[in-house]
This record gives sequence, C-alpha cells and structure tokens, in this order.
Amino acid sequence: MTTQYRLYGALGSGSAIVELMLAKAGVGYETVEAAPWGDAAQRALLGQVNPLGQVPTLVTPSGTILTESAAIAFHIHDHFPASALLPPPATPARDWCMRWLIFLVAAIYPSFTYGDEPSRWVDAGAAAELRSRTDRWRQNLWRMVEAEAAIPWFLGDTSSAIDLYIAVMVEWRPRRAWFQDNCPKLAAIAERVASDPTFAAILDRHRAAAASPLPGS
Ligand SMILES: N[C@@H](CCC(=O)N[C@@H](CS)C(=O)NCC(=O)O)C(=O)O
Repeated sequence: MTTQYRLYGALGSGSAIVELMLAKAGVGYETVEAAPWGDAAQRALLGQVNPLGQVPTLVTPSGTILTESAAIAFHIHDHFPASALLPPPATPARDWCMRWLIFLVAAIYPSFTYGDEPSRWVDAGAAAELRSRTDRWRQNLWRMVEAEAAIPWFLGDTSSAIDLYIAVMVEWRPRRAWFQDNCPKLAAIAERVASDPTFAAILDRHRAAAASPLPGS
C-alpha cells in the first residue's frame, strides 16, 4: 500500500501522458521505472500490476490498480474535477471528447502494439511489411484526428486530456516533423501544451530518452 499515486512507467512511453494528467490535476505521485522492453526485474515489477505488461499503470493511494490510460484519465478527472481533463457530463463537448479520446487509445495506440515489434506477431519475412503497413495506417488515422481538431485546443476553447495525448504522441512515429507538415493543428496543440513549464519539464524528460528503444521509435 502506498500513500500516494504510484505510476509504473518508462521514459519515452505513454506514461508521460499520465504524468501530464497528474500534473494538470496538481497531484503528487511516485514513479516506478518498469519498461516493458526493460530488463527482467523491470518486467517482473510490471507483471505484478498489469497482466498485459504495459505502461502506463497507475496504483491509487487506496491500492486500486488502473491499467489503460483512458481509464486513468477518467479516474483522475472524477477524483480531481478541477483538472478538467474532460468536459462536463451530458454535454456535446463531453461526447466529442469521449469519441476522440477513445479513438486515440482504441485505434491509434494499438498500431504501435502490432508495429513496434512485428516479430511478436508474424514470421520474420512479414515483419517489415507489418511495420510499414501499420505505420502507414497510423498516418491515415492521424489525418482523421487532424480533420476534427479545433483551435486552440482539440475541443476548441477548453483544453482536455486529448491535448495531453497529442503532446506526447507527436514524438512517436511518424514524428513531429511529419505532424508539422501534415497535421499542423495537432502540431500546434502539442506546442501549446509544451508552452506550460510544468508540462514542458515532463515532456523534455521523456523526449530525452528518445534514443533508447521506445514505442514509436
Ligand atoms: N491501451 C493502453 C496501451 C498502452 C501501451 O501500449 N503502452 C506501451 C508503451 S507506450 C506498452 O506498454 N507496450 C508494450 C507492450 O504492449 O507489450 C493504454 O492506453 O494505456
């Protein structure tokens, strides 16, 4: 049992998204470096809290284990409503936010699951093709997100968890330069998030790890 939130994560991974959420909520947390691609000790630690062996995984002060970044966003919003990770319930903005937040985790995120290490899923001869096809498909998906994005934030005048996802995910394949050329609204949202010094510190720490084997590298 811990008295504060404990985030199992890895530098350069989606645990950066949850760090941004916790920072937006003003909530303290401790981190456990538990990279799925790390050594056996890190993987064993992660296996204790997440049978999928994925980060981010958050353990709440009461000991509840939360896997799935969207579930974590809902938890943080419910417990710290001032974080405003989601718009008010039963509003068109809430529906819009839910649709595209779930799109990010249900459509885009899995493209890394299958493309990052294709040899987990297909024979060596097909690995390069699985990688390139999932990479290409992800570009289509991001164009769909771009087409729906408002300014200055994805939802318009108010920021939400979606902006935090975007700020982290533009660092992953197809990477920031592609977003600047093909999804300028999303690139601008990412820059707007990073203009907050607290968020920038988190993003910089994770970006500095970009040389190591990462999801999306
Ligand atoms: N649906 C999960 C996806 C999490 C995920 O895929 N995380 C990556 C790191 S960014 C991971 O742990 N990959 C290792 C694996 O899937 O084995 C979420 O939204 O939290």
